[in-house]
Amino acid sequence: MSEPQSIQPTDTDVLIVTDVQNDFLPGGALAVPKGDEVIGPINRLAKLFKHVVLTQDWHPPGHASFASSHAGRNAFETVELPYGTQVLWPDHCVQSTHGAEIAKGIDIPHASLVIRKGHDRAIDSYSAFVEADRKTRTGLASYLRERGFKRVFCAGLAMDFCVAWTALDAKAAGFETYLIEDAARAIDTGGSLEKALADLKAAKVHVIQNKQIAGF
Ligand code: VGL
Ligand code: ZN
Repeated sequence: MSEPQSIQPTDTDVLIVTDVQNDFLPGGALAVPKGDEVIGPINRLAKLFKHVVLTQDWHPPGHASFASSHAGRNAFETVELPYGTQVLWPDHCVQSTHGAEIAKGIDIPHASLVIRKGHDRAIDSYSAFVEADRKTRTGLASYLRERGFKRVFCAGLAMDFCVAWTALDAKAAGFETYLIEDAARAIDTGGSLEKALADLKAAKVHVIQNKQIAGF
């Protein structure tokens, strides 16, 4: 196999670090297997990017994505909501709780923006760009365009939900988009990881590894 091309981060690149929050780490309410393993690589990557945006899953109590909001339903089942099929989750990332805090190990003081998502009780939002109704926009695309960014690099949790959806919407918004696979970890429920990888490939999102970033 040929050596992967080295990608040099520039001033028009932005790294989006998705949902590295206590509830997605081992021991958390919606623990992503090995989710803690992204912290080291993400801190190293962030030092190579002048521009970093963080996202934070941020649900009100009783959120529509919580299994506990649907009588007789269990986590990891699906339910039909007005906007489509919704995976049900354990209660997680409830606003202003410890579980919703960005993991203490994340060391990115130069991050310029934290996008909170999933704050509408009735609508989930895996993507940092567009909520699950596929209509309500967070404003992130406009922010990135106004700042003149051209390429978006995605990392964090969970690879098959919030990272993948964010990457797909970054690409759809017109940014050249990269998902750094070994700076992400998946939940992998109901074929979600396989589907995410197929969707990313079809959308021409570049799936790359940490070592392909120059200086990593
Ligand atoms: C996420 C499920 C529910 C994620 C957020 O960050 O990938 N997954 N809420
Ligand atoms: Zn959530």
